[in-house]
Amino acid sequence: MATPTNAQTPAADARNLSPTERIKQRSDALRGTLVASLENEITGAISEDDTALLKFHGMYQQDDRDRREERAEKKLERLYSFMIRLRLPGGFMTPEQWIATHHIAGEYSTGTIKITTRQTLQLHGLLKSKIKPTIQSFSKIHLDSIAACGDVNRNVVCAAHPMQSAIHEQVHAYAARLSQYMLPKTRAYYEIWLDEEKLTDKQEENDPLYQDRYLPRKFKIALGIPPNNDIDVLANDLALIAIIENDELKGFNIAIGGGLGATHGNPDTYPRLASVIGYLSVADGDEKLFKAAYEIITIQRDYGNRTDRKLARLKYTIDKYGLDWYKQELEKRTGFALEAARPFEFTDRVDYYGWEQNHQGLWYYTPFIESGRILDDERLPLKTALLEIAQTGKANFRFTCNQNLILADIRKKDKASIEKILHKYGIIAHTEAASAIRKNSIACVALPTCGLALAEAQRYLPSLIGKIEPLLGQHGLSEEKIIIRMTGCPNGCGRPYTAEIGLVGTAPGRYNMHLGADHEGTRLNRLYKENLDEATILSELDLLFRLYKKERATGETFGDFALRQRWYKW
Ligand code: SRM
Ligand code: SF4
Repeated sequence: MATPTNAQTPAADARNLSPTERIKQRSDALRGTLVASLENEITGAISEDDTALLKFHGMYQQDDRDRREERAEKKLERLYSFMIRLRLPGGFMTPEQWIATHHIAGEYSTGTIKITTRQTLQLHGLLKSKIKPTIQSFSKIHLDSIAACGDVNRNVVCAAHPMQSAIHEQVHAYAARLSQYMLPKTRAYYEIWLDEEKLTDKQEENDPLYQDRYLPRKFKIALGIPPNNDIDVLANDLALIAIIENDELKGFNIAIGGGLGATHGNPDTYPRLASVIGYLSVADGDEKLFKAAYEIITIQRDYGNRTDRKLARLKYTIDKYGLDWYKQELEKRTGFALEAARPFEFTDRVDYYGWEQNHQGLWYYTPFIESGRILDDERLPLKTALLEIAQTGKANFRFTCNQNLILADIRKKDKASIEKILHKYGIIAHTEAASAIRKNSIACVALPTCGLALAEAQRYLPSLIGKIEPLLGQHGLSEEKIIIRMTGCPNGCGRPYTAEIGLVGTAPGRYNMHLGADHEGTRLNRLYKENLDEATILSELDLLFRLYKKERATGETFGDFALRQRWYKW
């Protein structure tokens, strides 16, 4: 384990900074040449440097990968478009905001609204000329995409279901405040997209947290409320785990260094769950909590790897210098020590499908939304149904990290009218008909928009599950809530490494199979077999399900059984 010395401080690293570091530093507080890029009508793209800066404004330049070949044959440039991701701390929207989002999606994007694994929304397929009108429309309903991507603190996620605890709202408020607290100070977003006046005094955007170099890499914060770990809290750089005693929020355990991204063939990269380093009470105020969160980020800012972006997440900084060193440095910067971590237990990681009631008697309906895709298709007019529900003004919209939606805060007297709409469009029948494994599945976006995808995910997992369901049926396992997740590459956007069955794309039609994570999201799975095609995935699962049915202990989950059987490669 390395101990940081002067030779390893950021100044020394400056000699071999990664290209992105230079782009950030030269960017004039994230403005770059974005205005000129937008005005350039010769291309549907923006300049290369600007693509890196655009992320800090919550957008990615992409192209339709299904059409690359055809366009190349016609000697046309790629069909460039943009994805926008909203900043939605805790995943909350009013019905009015949903109605507006519905129309913005229809007018400017592909029309499909995607719920992400970090409980926010993405729209895909925006042409360059539509970015500004989109952002301006969102701004009118008090939504923005600032820092939804980029080397800053991202969307802060929070346990989704208010029936989970009487103090849900209290914990939820922390997500909004932390998100606000960690926002970059630059006014670039307002100038470029919202046509606000240019700052005359640049001192106003002095940013003590991010300075002019921002973080070495993305940073993610999550607030979990035991016993349900629906947000996979330990997959985050900073995990705050609520400690509740006698229905009162006492404080938070603090865990650091979670992150799931890896690169095939690069053993220096790996998924890691966050390590608990202590506890902070909020009984006498939350200044210490905010200070600790802030300084955890400044340490990463100062010591994170700025040479190799593949090794730049907090998890690598921690593993390089050691957890004890990180704790000591934190203590030095905050001026106080963390208390010993308090006991907590996660027992599940689910969305509560169907109707649930909270402690105040309000009702919640969670429909099953496969891979978080909200659209109307021949089987289910989901988008129309949600619009009609929003138009009643009787339900709020809360998004979950399992890519679902909770129609929330419905008063008793309004429940029947919402239920009528759900029935009318077949949403209840669709939710009830979905199998246990399907309801516990996640697939990342992957093709055709994700530039990093090596294989399909959200377009393929639904049909693969259709072939896994009969296997489970044959072995009498249909009711088992096995968590299955698929990603198109090893970056881990669908958190496949915390799934009981994780399928990670390696090439078109090929996946690595990982087995053995637990139900609670406190144990990573391990690689079982590599580069499997569909036929082999199915034959392997057939064999594994047979053994599981025959030899499992009472109540043993598939993940626990896989681990006990040592179904993994060392
Ligand atoms: Fe992700 C990059 C989609 C959650 C780890 N992720 C991407 C990009 C932007 C591809 C790119 O860089 O060009 C994907 C855009 C696809 C598209 O067309 O929309 C993308 N990530 C997603 C989403 C939409 C997946 C989904 O289907 O829901 C999720 C959006 C979350 C959000 O609202 O902010 C999403 N990404 C995650 C998660 C899960 C989580 O945070 O709980 C992870 C693993 C946890 C982690 O961060 O370690 C994740 N995404 C990555 C990585 C690997 C980072 C690393 O440390 O190596 C990349 C690649 C990168 O950053 O270079 C990536
Ligand atoms: Fe794209 Fe890979 Fe993330 Fe899937 S896991 S969205 S393929 S980067």
